[in-house]
Amino acid sequence: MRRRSLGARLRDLFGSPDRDFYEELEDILIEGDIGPATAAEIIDVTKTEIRGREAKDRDRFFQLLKEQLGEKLRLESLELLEDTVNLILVLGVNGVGKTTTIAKLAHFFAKEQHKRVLLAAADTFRAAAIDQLAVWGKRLGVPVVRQDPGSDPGAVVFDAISSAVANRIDLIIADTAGRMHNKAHLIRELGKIDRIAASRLQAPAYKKVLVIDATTGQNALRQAEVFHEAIGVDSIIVAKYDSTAKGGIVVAIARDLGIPFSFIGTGEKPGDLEPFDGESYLNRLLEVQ
Ligand SMILES: Nc1nc2c(ncn2[C@@H]2O[C@H](COP(=O)(O)OP(=O)(O)OP(=O)(O)O)[C@@H](O)[C@H]2O)c(=O)[nH]1
Ligand SMILES: [Mg+2]
Repeated sequence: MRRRSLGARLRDLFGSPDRDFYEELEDILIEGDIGPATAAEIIDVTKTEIRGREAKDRDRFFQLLKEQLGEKLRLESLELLEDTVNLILVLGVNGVGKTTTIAKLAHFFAKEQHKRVLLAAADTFRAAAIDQLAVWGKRLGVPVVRQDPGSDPGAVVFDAISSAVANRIDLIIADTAGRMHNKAHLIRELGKIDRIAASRLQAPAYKKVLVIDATTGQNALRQAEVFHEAIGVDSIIVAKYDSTAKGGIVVAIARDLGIPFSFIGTGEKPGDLEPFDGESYLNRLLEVQ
């Protein structure tokens, strides 16, 4: 069931003057996943700037809230370098939407930016993962480099880079396994891929992009911390933003880890990917126009 949104709950707060305003406000902000530090800052600003609970105060409150949240956001567009092979290594835990996001990125770069794209099936953990990527490749008309299930993901990335260089490919998008036994295993597996990619590509042409599932709230922050510590995350894509009222975690991640956001996924089709825009994200989060 869709939970009541942050914006709707905040609006209600202005409509019912007998509730303890600041206590309720704190609960709503914390439950909205924006993080305790940002919630405390917003309460401080509200205390000094907002006097009453009339419509004009509510409008001013939302304006302040947008400013406060907007200051925390970090954004970037995933720009490709010209005349060289670019690699987007797609990271994320099991089921967040990595493979679907890869299809969307392939669609975006191949169809909208007319780049030559190659997919690398470096999630070698399951045969079905390789097949799923191959199906997307076929549907989108994009080649896929693959090896047998269980093979070394680093070798798949190595092959993909060789093939990309030989075929003048602009962009490789590589899938990785979300299933890791533990953190040490994650660091080891990803570290191997990372060393291969870093040794063969120019630094700005190689980006490590984490996919988070917007519906998981606080878990997404923990995942971002683990991947950032393990391998370093250059950019985040938020998947499943269409199926949740929980988007506040983006603010917490940007504030705590300083990682920029590049895209937002809003459905299961290849076209359901939008460049991350701070203004429209905040409007959607707070349901203001
Ligand atoms: N509504 C919605 N569903 C999405 C979105 N992105 C992915 N999904 C769905 O989420 C499910 C998991 O997506 P996958 O792309 O297979 O996720 P994954 O991270 O590759 O999963 P594993 O390979 O199993 O680790 C699928 O049913 C997708 O259709 C999105 O932006 N919106
Ligand atoms: Mg997958």
